[in-house]
Amino acid sequence: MSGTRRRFFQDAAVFGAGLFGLSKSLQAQDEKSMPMRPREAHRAHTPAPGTFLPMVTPDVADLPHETDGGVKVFHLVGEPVKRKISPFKTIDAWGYNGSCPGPTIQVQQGDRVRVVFENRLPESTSLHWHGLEIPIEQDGVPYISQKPVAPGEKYVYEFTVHQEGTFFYHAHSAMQEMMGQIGFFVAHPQKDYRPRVDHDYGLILQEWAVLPSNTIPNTAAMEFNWLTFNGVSAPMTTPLLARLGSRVRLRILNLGMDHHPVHLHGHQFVVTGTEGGRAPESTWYPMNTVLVGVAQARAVEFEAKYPGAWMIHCHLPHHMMNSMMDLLRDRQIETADQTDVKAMSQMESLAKSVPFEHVHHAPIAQDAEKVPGFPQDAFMEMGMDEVVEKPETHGLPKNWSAGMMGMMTMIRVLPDKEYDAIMLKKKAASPSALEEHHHES
Ligand SMILES: [Cu+2]
Repeated sequence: MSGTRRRFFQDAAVFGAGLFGLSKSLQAQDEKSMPMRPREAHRAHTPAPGTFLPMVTPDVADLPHETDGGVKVFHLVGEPVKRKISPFKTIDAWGYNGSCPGPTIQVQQGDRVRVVFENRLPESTSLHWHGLEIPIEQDGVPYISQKPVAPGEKYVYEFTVHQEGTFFYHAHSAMQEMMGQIGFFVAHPQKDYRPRVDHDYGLILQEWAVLPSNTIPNTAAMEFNWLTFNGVSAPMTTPLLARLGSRVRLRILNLGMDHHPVHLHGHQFVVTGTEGGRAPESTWYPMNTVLVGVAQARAVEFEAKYPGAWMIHCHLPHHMMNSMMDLLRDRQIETADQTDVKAMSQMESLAKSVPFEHVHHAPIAQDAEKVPGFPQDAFMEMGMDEVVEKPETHGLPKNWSAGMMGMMTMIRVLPDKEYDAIMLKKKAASPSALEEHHHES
């Protein structure tokens, strides 16, 4: 084994451990807060009072709570967060409780909720509860409904949730929003929606302008080079899993600068909810692309009828890439000049910095450089299966990661045997999950 190769494996092992740590803690969240497993949910038509099938936010943990005389009490800390959005890019974002986007809050319609908020940012902020019908003092708009929460200060929000649906919390300050200060606030209905779903997943859409060799997002920019689902760019996004024949809900939330048409491969879905709650069944019609505008949430549902790894992605072409500005520079300025040898050496130097091993691109024509416009997608794809490996990627075809960039993830619709095998792998990776769970106070 060569020195480079050995170093690769050592580094990969360290990196892998980090990844498994993350998926372990997420798994622990699933286990802890899941009163019903998907299969049981299928059969049990009346959930026990106070229980619900929780939404899973891949790559983002749930915020735990304690109860105080019937009030669900959450602790939320606004703070700077280092977020690894890709194996070769970590950014200085702002978020909550060490996470960007912030941890997911899940409650049930009718709950009394208290959120003890602490500001560890270097500037004043507040928390707005987007879409919730609550008293004006709880609305979280600086100066209008409350005094700004100064750095180091705490502020207590408390309200009763009489609605059901997909809501969110965010700083009510435009630049702070663009630094990543947003999280899910899901209010599950008192009686399950019909038809019931077996899987419920949430995705937060964000875009970032981060110059090469820089870590701080430019919140004034109007052009974005990093696009994320739940704070990670593909192929680092954790695939969603669904049992073949199950019903899936996907909640998609957007609070950025762009609108995102989110497309699902191989299946039709119906929009069953918005940021305002459940939509009546009479409004449902088949589609496979839903435009999620700024400040909107869309819940879609579908039957996972066809086995396979089906893409879910924003369909804006520039949102299907990573670090667009870096890569486009070559295409705009050096088009005629780009050669296979040069492109390979660029890809190799990036790969070494991660580090990951195999660098390849899809075949190109022998005289490709002679064709005006070349290259377009050639050299954009970099397989990095090993560095993003986790139980959820088990069994995907070799080089699957080369086709995944930007705002992309996939839903793996799996027959029982394969689904159960991955669940076992997730379980095997979870024993020490509780200690590893990131800060909650
Ligand atoms: Cu988009």
